[in-house]
Amino acid sequence: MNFFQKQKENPIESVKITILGNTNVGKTSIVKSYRGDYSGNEQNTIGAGYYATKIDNLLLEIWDISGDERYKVFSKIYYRNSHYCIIVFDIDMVSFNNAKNTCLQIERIDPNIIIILVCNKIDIYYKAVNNIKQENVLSLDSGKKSFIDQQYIDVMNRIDNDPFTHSYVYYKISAKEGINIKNLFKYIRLHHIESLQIVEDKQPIKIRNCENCSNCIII
Ligand SMILES: Nc1nc2c(ncn2[C@@H]2O[C@H](COP(=O)(O)OP(=O)(O)O)[C@@H](O)[C@H]2O)c(=O)[nH]1
Ligand SMILES: [Mg+2]
Repeated sequence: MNFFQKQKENPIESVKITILGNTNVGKTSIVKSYRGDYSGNEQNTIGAGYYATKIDNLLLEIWDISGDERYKVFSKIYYRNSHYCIIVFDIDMVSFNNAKNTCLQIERIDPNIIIILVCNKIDIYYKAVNNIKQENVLSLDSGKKSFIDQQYIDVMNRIDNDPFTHSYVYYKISAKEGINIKNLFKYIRLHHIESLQIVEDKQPIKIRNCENCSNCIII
C-alpha cells in the first residue's frame, strides 16, 4: 500500500514543524506570510505561537517559538518531538552564529530532527545590490547609504560562503515579499511524504499469514 492509498484510509497525517531563531529575524512573519496574512507589524511572540494548516492530507502543525532569552530554556520542549526544525536568521552575523549553536544543540538532543536553515529578509539584500548598481551607473556616492548597503552585501556573502550553510537544506526567503516562502513549505511537504513512503517500503510484508507453515514468505 503506498502513501496515497494509505491516506484514503487514514486521511490526516500530522507534520510537526518548529521555527527557531533570534528575536526579530522574522519567524512569526514567515508563518503569517505562508498563511497569506503578513502585515509587517507582528506582535512580539510571547512563549510560543501555534498554527495549523491543512494541505491535501497533511496537517502542518507549526510552532513559532519566541527567540527571547527568557523562553529559550523551553524551546527544547517544543522541538523535541518535531519532524522538522526551521532555524531562521536574517542578514546579520549575530543571528547567524546563534543559528549555528541552535543546530548543534538540536543534533545533540535528537539527530533525527530534520534541520532547515532559512535566511529571511533577502529583499533587503536585493535592494542593497540594486542601490549599489544604480549608484555605480549614475556615478553617485551617497556615503552613509552605500556603506550600509555594502555591509548587507558583505554579510550575505559571508553567510553564503560559510561551510555551515552548505551542510543543510538552505533557503533564502523574504516573508515581506513572499520570496521562496511557498517553496520552503513545499519542500517539507514533499520530503515528509517521501520519508513516509520509505518507511512504508521498509515494513516487512507477510505474504501469508500463518504462524507455523514453512511455506510462508516474509519479506
Ligand atoms: N524587510 C523585511 N522585514 C521583515 C521580513 N520579515 C519580517 N520582517 C520584519 O522584521 C520584524 C520582526 O518580525 P517578526 O516576525 O516579529 O520576528 P520574530 O521575532 O522572529 O517573530 C518586523 O518588523 C517585520 O516586519 C522580511 O522578509 N523583510
Ligand atoms: Mg515572533
